[in-house]
Amino acid sequence: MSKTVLITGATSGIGKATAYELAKHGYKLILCGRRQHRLDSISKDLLKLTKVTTLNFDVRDNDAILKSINNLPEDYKHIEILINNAGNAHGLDPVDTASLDDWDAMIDINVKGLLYVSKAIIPQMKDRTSGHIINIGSSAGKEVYPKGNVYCASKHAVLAVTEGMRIDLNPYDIKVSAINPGLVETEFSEVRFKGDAKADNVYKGYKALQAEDIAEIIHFCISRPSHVNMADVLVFPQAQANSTIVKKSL
Ligand code: NDP
Ligand code: 8X3
Repeated sequence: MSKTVLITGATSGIGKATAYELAKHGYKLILCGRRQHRLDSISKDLLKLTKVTTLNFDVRDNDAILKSINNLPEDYKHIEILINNAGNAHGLDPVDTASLDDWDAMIDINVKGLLYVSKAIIPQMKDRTSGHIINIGSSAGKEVYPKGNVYCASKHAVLAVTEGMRIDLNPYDIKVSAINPGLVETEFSEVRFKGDAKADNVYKGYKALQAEDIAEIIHFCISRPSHVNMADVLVFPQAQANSTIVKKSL
């Protein structure tokens, strides 16, 4: 029987590519996001390959998360794998001039949202003494870079939460993994720069990671034998040495 996977942030970038990758391998999918028209067109496409349902919630809204998950159709209720991917950077500004709204968004979505979704699903994994939670962190969770302040803090928090979950859920045979990409060419920079043309330059002059590269790694992690947990994976494009050094041919 195919495993059921819930993916947050499945309307774009890494989450969307993961949906396509896992559909190819026959996983049953619960795709989440706020943009329903995108969820509809992705699920229409993937229904040719596997079973798919969609949930529309903002990860900041704990009541909406609980309602959506409790109202899942019967054959989607057993969630074996949770991919906590929803998140973004909002702004790239020094700490003294950055906007409070941007800080609230990053802490509320990247950290609290990940916790809310996890808390809604962990009890059933615990009851079954099995499950796998994949948290999408970032190289920004391992290294702070100029003007990255609160985004980096949010991803450092994702790593700490991942380690905490791994400890607390160890008695229940639940695997917890962090996958930490460097630069991936998605809508991430459009969101970070709020549609400003600066976003166009982020992936120029080198070959950035593609969302599909991360999707393949996620599939690799969730398809290991039961005794193997890829606990913490750091992935860079070849041109990237760390958060600030990227070899560009501009
Ligand atoms: P995208 O902007 O392409 O995708 C972000 C996804 O998150 C969308 O599906 C969006 O869906 C969802 N999302 C954002 N805010 C919310 C919210 N409040 N509630 C529910 N869903 C939300 O970016 P990426 O694919 O690049 O980002 C995915 C993850 O990967 C993020 O956690 C990001 O921090 C991380 N990451 C990205 C890297 C990169 O360079 N691109 C590198 C390292 C990590 P919708 O708007 O429909 O709700
Ligand atoms: C996304 C990669 O370098 O923009 O987490 O922080 S970076």
